[in-house]
Amino acid sequence: MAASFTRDSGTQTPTTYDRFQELKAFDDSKSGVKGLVDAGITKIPRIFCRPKVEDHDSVKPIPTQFTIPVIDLENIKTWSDEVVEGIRKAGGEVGFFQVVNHGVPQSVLEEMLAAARGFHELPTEVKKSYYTREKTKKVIYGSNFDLYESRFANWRDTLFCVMGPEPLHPQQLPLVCRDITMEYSKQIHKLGTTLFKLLSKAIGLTPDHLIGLDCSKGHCLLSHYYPACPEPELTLGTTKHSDPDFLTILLQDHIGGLQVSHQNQWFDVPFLPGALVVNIGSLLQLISNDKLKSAEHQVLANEKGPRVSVACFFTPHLYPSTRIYGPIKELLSKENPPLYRETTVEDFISYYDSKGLDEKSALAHFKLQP
Ligand SMILES: O=C(O)CCC(=O)C(=O)O
Repeated sequence: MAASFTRDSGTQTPTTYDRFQELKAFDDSKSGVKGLVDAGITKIPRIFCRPKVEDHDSVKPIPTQFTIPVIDLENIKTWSDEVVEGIRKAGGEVGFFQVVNHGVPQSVLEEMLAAARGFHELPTEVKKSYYTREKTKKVIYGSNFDLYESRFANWRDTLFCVMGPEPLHPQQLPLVCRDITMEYSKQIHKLGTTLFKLLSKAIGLTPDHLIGLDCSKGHCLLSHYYPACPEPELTLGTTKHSDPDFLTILLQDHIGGLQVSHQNQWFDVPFLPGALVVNIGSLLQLISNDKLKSAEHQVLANEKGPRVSVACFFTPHLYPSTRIYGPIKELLSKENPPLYRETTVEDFISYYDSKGLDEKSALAHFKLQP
């Protein structure tokens, strides 16, 4: 039996119920959150009810001038000081920015979003063949990778595809999104390589330094589907977290709901037609010794929907590597001692996965004592 939270998350009268059985029933249905909505529910099951909102969440953002930086990559070939400085500030002070004129054609962005939606709107019987919690699979359809670890389930389903470093055989992808996923993956990997070069330069390293550390070696695509939610105030689309990778490039549709934490307040990451959202992952914060910051972010549930987004995580996930990652030596000095202990990507990800999204930042676990 587990303590739970009542539907009125404001009053928080604990009740007990067999949470595990309810999680398992949801998991065994293999039909995700979309399956609940298709079944016509008008109240969200209690496994999705979030605990009392934390202070940080309940603080209403005060009006401020802050907006998420937008970086124009039009003149990328000239490596203008303006672009490099823009990336340094955005990556080092906010951890989140949008890029425009990034070189990925608009038609590719639109087709990718449509195909992601197309997959999630396939009949459940078709999607079920991809449903698994077997983490070593390269193509996984599921709902809440941390279903059994988290304090409450999120209003979100995901198709997860490991695209590199070993090329995914297209036949492994569902037909409805096969060709465009291969094309999008290629284009987004190219953009990621450029961003790693700019980020290297922005923190005072040679342009190829981060690539030399295999930061762009592997990437995964996560196609998220957030169905319209009948009681959005009681749950979240994605719990607050920072990403367990080097870098994330996100394609989002127009529905909205993504928020980033900056100076202890939540700010909307607005939909900007044609733009891609970029955020620094925790592993890049670790190796840059805090010169780059991975900001916490979350996605609100919404009564409008579905919302669709496609995140590309740059991480050599699943790739058998023994490479040790720690703060980059060139960035260290007497005044800038290492802030983190060394780790492998595998150890970092296993720690991250073991705690679920809604606990302390994974970075805290790797922080050296002052
Ligand atoms: O759907 C979004 O906008 C964000 C998704 C996200 O935070 C993630 O994949 O880690």
